[in-house]
Amino acid sequence: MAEIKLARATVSQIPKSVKTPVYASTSFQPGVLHLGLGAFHRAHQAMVFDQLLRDGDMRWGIHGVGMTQPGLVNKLRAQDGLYAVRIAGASGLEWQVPGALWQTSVATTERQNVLHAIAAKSTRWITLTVTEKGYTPALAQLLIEGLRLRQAAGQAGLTIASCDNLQGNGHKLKALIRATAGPQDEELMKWMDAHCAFPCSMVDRIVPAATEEVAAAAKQALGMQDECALSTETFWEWVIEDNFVDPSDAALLSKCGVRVTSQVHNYEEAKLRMLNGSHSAMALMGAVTGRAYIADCIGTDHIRKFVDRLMTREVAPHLSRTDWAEYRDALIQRFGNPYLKHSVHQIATDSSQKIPQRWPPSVLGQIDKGKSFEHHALAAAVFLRYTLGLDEKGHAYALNDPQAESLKAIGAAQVTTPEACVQALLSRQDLWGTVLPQSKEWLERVTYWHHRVLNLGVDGSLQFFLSLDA
Ligand code: CS2
Repeated sequence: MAEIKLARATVSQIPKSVKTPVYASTSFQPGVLHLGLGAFHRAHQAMVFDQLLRDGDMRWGIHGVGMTQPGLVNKLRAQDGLYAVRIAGASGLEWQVPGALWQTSVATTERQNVLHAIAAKSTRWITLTVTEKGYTPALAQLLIEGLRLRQAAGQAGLTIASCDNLQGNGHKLKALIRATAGPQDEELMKWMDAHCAFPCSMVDRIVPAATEEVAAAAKQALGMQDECALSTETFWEWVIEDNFVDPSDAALLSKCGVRVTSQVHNYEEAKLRMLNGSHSAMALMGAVTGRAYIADCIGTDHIRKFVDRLMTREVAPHLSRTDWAEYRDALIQRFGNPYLKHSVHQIATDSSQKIPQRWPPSVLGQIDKGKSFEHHALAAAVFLRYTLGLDEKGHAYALNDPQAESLKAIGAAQVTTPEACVQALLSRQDLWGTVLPQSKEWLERVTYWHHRVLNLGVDGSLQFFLSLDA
């Protein structure tokens, strides 16, 4: 017998224990254009929009855009935009098939579809998760062209929400568009200022890349094949600035559990430095020691203690969020979720683009207060060790990073001329900003820890470090 495949026509055969879409999407046009159709959006915002659709508001269907790769888009098309999400937390496991993804495009090969969607009357929002390295003039050009069509068609403005892990992401996106626009776009920029809103937002949910294990589990749970299944945690958070073209969206989103506030900055800063900062440190440690997943790292006593102390001693003192102790404890729990096979190499990907938001603000904060920044110095030393592309068990791995070549060039000689390599890494303003490269203390402490890492290994260095004030 042929395998049943997940699609709108087969969804009624899924066991009742799985939450499935109860609304028909066919007679409506999407109201949201999402750029960056990866795992994260599908297990986070698409589920918020699914809830709004379940509540009967049909303006939240999504046109999802893969920026370059057609692979996932093709698979999703074959399943009518449906996919299952396994949601796992302390209270157990459940499966859900969200139904908000109504249309898909690939930006590189179907640019006209994307432009027309930006200009379409039904479109009210654009959301973006294009990753840190996606904020290029090419992205801005796409938006400018689409907005030009929209303005010419006499449509209303749009709420354009950047949801990437960047501080002040809404401001950054708007500034990028302004910087890319030419003199001929002056009128368009005035229209954009008057009619479009760029709220900053912080999004949070751990969503590892899809794996075979999740696909097999989805088949069991759904009784049919799903090539796009994902796994995530129960926890999710979306904090967004109260700055919408349609002010009534604030109440709708709040009803679904989104936090609408004027204080996004506090949440962004805590999340980037606590969650993402710890993630990067653990990912690099895991990659160098040969631990595959974040859960393996946090399950190792000395790594867990290190991460706890990094947050408590070096990150928390500079946060505006006052409930950081609960936040820290919840993060340590979340990192240990056994269902999240969150690959350290996935998180180590694009480290050159991630570290600038995640580590330097805390180091600078500590320097300003005359306090120690040893945890971050050790993490930076592990980052240098990571650029060797060889773990401590002798297995080679690839550096997946737009700066891979320059990082490998810096790291290659670290065993023979370690001090020069530390100096070369720490002088990079693209990684550390303009102030940190001038700090002699920072250079001295990273050099010290790099020496330890080469001699004792990462585990040995961590154990030694913790033994200093046990
Ligand atoms: C991770 C994030 O890959 C990474 O760099 O730190 O994707 C992280 O899982 C999310 O930001 C959690 O909300």
